[in-house]
Amino acid sequence: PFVSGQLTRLLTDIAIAAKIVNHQVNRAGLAGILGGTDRVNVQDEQQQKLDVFADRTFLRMLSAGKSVAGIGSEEREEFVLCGNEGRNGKYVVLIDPLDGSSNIDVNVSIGTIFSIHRRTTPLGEPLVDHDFLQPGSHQVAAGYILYGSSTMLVYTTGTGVNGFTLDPAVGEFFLSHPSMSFPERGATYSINDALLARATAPTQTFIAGCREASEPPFRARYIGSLVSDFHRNLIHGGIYLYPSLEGKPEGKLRLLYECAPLAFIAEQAGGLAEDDTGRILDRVPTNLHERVPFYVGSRHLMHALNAC
Ligand code: P6P
Repeated sequence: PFVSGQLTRLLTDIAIAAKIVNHQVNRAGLAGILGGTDRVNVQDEQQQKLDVFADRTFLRMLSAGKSVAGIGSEEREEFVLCGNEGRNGKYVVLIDPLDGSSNIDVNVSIGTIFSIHRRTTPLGEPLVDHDFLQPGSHQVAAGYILYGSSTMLVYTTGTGVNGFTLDPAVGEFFLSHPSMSFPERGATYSINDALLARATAPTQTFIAGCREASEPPFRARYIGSLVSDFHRNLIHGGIYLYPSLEGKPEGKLRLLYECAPLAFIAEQAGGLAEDDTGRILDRVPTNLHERVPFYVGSRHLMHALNAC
């Protein structure tokens, strides 16, 4: 009864922005858009030209619509309030406009991750921080775009996960992967092996167990692009770990626009997503760029990790 069409409009705008970014990603080597800028983002990482392009494209597209009151982006230190101090628009969006950007110059797949929440302040009032700092369990929708061998949009609104593949000839996303879910079994683990010695004991024990397993033997697959590793594990079964590290207990990945949206998708697809204390979706954020340890994937593998 309260449907206004704003969420549909918002998801359509995300799909349009994805097509624009996809076009640039596919021709990055030709468009003089490879490489880094002379700027460093809030993560203290050199901004790649495509990072900046993707951030600007999604923000322009989302702020032009009437559905979004504010946006939190990996590329920007502060929240961005859309028109009139965020008084209008039912939704706020948290986004990693181009994740895995270290792979851009070497032509490895990269992705966009987005999370959509309903504002908590009443329409007509300016947005405040807690409109953005909501637990992942409050998400209205979450998804990712994978700029890979094909370009896919995968998202959930809380009733399962569906995958859409872009047909460049038509310029439209078509439903190619209905009702996506983790397979019952899976034998792939994804972790940066160079970090393992600094990881906590349970992670080290779990990975040692994977390496010794024979029925079935495990595969190690790590692309270094979260969306790609997550998507492969969703299709074939598997687990991705970016653990807490000695000297870096919070790990690397960001709660609001990487872990929480992927956790929503993972749970909707029959998997699990946790940090060192429990369910990612229960975690209440304290700031826009908060980092958390992240373990996500097939239920049986997450249970095996928790048993370590
Ligand atoms: P590392 C990319 O920078 C990213 O945020 C994720 O996409 C990826 O899984 C991870 O970091 C890679 O981090 O430390 O293994 O290079």
